[in-house]
Amino acid sequence: LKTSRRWRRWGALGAVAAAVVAAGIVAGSAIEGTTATRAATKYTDFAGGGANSISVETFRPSVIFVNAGDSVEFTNPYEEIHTVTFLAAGQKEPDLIVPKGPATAGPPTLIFNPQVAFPAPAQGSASFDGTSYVNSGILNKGQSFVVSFPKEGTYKFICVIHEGMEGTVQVLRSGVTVPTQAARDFEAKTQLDAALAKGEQAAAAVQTGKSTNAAGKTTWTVATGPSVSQVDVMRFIPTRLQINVGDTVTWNNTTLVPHTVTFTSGAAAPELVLPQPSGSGPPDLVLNPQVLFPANAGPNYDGTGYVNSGFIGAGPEATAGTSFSLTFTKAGTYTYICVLHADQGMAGTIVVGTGVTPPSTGDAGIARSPAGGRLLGLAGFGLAALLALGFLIRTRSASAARA
Ligand SMILES: [Cu+2]
Repeated sequence: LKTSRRWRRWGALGAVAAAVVAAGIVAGSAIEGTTATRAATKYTDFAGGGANSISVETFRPSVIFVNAGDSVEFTNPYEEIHTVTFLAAGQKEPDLIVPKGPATAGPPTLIFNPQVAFPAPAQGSASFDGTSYVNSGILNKGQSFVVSFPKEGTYKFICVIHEGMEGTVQVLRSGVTVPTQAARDFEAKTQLDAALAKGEQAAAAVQTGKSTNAAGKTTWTVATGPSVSQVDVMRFIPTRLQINVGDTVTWNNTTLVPHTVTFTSGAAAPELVLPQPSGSGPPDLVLNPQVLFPANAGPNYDGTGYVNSGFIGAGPEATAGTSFSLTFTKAGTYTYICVLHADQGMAGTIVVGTGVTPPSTGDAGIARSPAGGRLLGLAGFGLAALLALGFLIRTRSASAARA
């Protein structure tokens, strides 16, 4: 999750979406007048998506054409959380994470902003005409939110959690042909496949390494991510690393997506959010300080206790900088997680032994991610999808030109 955001130029996928739908609209205009007024339609759109520890932070499609009176059901199909948020005229985007109560000397209690976390309107069905704030609240996997659009117009919407995740609903007058749900679904799947391939490609290009440290031991690096445009790889790379007793591991996160490096030493993983009663309203969604801030954060780890990096990353909510290091003092096999993304499979293993010889060149001594074998297949599939999309655009443009 990310808290800061700014309007960005449309990404490549958004441009593709606009091109595909615009072609459809031109074709549709040609038969305007032949379509009788019809009942309101509910279309489906996807908020995010992902697979194989890669999260895609886009609305699919991101440009949505409907007729006045229609509605859109936004569905979240993946573990990453999202919001679907339409701001009121002139409204500033709300912060995702806010301090609770007055400032105190210690670290603040941070909560998910209730204005973002819970639906608006609080009750009844949501309808947006550009005037009042409409918000899905946090959408978990499988949850959805329906908004109807009674008035013609162009309405921007955002995910407050992911910078750059935004879309537009174009509400056209009744009778103008808009894309079918099947065309939307095809576009959504094509975008997802292309984004997943992009994520795999970025993951495969990550370089990690090692160096001799001041103690004469080896410091090994593990990368989190990577993130590329709206695609976030939720992995530790390498996923499994063999080191010697006395060696140090440094985890680096230079992306805007916060991650944690958390060893529980066999105990249950901590909850990220601790709901606390708050008067008669919804509970306060308190960010667990044991996750948000460093805890027993080194320099040594002997395989016992709770060790947490805090949020590491280059974004504004990082509480612990962009890197975290631990020196392993005891032989053993230790698993760790990112508490934020463990549900997406973000976990790693450090095998601490003896006799691991750091190679003098390359990364041959670094264990490969078990996901490596799947890379080629996925990349191939993504390429096929891209080719199919190119074909679709050419076909649509040709038919639009004919029309
Ligand atoms: Cu993470």
